Amino acid sequence: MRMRTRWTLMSGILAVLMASGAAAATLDRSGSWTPPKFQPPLLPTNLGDALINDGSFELGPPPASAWTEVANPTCGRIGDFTSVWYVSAFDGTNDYWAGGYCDGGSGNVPLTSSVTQTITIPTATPQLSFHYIAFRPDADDAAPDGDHAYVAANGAEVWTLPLVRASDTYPEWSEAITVDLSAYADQSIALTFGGISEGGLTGNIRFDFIELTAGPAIVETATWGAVKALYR
Ligand SMILES: [Ca+2]
Ligand SMILES: [Ca+2]
Repeated sequence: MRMRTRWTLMSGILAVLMASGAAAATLDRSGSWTPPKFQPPLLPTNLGDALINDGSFELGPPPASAWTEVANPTCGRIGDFTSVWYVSAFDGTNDYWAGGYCDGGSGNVPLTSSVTQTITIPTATPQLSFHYIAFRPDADDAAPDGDHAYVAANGAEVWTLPLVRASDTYPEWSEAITVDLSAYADQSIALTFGGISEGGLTGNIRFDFIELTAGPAIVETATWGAVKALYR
């Protein structure tokens, strides 16, 4: 009986949280997209050693986050978006979602946002590595209008991805993407992940598991068992 009471209370809290979250953020402008199925959580990666500070966004939204976040309209996008996307974080519980739409009280508006933190690029591990999942349920713009995701060093874009349907990886997270930051070795830089939305329609992208490594990701062609053996 006690168990049932507790579960009912938790269900109620969960329903309130999901209802408030669903009203604030959607993947499509009409807010009508529903997933064909729930994606099971990925195997925990927990390779860990090379993660940058809060590189898996597990500290949650600011002010706890190591990242500063700016968004227009104001709409926080560091958190757990499993209930909206039906796809879990790449690692842990939280990630950062750029693009998409935010209802600031007058209907869904395409979101432009970014997260930034200052990090030092070690000479020995200057390769930035991360994973993303991209999804655009809305139609592409008749003429491309510049919707894109990016990674920037000191404000200069070092990686970009058009937020168009051809870029979709949904329902899968990407392999590790590697960006060479050796030009910034031994320097402190402002590292930014973001998404820019133009016009009335846009796409979505989530970033997670940001590392600095010695070279191109060694896990891409390895089996899970081999990876575990490597890091044991
Ligand atoms: Ca994470
Ligand atoms: Ca657009």
